Amino acid sequence: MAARQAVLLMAYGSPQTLDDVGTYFTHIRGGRTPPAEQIEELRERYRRIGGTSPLRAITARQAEALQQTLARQGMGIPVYTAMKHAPPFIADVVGVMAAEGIRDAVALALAPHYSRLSVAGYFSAAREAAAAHGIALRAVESWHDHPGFIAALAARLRRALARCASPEEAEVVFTAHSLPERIRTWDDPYPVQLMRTCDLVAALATLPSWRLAYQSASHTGEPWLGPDLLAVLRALAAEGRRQVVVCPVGFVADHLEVLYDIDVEAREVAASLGLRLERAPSLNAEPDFIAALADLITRAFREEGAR
Ligand code: FEC
Repeated sequence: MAARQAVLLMAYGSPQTLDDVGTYFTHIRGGRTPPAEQIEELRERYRRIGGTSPLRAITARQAEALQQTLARQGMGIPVYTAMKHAPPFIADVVGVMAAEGIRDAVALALAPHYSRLSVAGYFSAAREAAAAHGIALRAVESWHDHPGFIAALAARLRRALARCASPEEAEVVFTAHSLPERIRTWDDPYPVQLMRTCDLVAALATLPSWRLAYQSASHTGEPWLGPDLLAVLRALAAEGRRQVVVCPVGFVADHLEVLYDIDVEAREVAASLGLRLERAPSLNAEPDFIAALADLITRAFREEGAR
């Protein structure tokens, strides 16, 4: 009999309530509790987006839609969700999968660009738990150039451009989460993969010009990748631009970094500079994006052997 198969869909995770923000932030910091004022400042950002992030609910919807799409393609297997920084944690979910008889799984992190400081963490947790429980695990580690993902982003970008009064005058700024600059010293693929995504989306959307900006850098006392989104907005205003379209290619769902860092913070800065800001809508659980995920999963199952 074939080994029972499943998908493990991994997302960043978010605090369930404002009371969980301290524990969550401590987990992000690798177990070191941040100063109380930093925790309060983060809590305030969650308050500004309504008290909680929709990330958990959207991840569940993505998993459900993926399971249905795979079933329609003749692959009736369960899709489990697990989080990197909040319950249900990756190791615990892999334990549940083993207890439910899963022996063969494909794991995918809902983060399209690989970095040793981001995506690698999802897979080290998944691989360690899978090995301990005797599950053969295949990994979809980077999918920044998947044609379905690129087409889904280009479609969202076109929607945002269509909302601009004069789309031809709008400057497009692609964004992704920043990371400490030291990743460049070990040839991390993150910046190169990001640039590739931007090039492909820009070509598909036939953009005459565009920029890449990093967003959401933390205050950790070391330099982070730039230019920062807010600095790019200031530069655009100084060049006399009046309309900007922000397209967050590094994220696939609405969550704090989109709903606060772009929709609140960047929008406030843009308004103060006389710049109109439109944001490309997130991919969330929409069918075109889910079809791309299903393609990545079915291809991984077809590949020989487990990695
Ligand atoms: O909606 C939510 O509740 C969660 C939104 C969320 C996503 C996300 C994605 C990424 N992060 C990445 C890297 C880092 C690094 C640090 C870091 C810190 C935070 C903090 C919050 C947070 N991140 Fe995040 N990230 C999200 C939320 N992130 C909150 C802590 C407060 C702050 O610093 O703003 C710094 C760690 C440290 O302090 O030592 C590095 C990367 C991604 C995109 C890939 C992925 O989704 O995994 C890279 C969503």
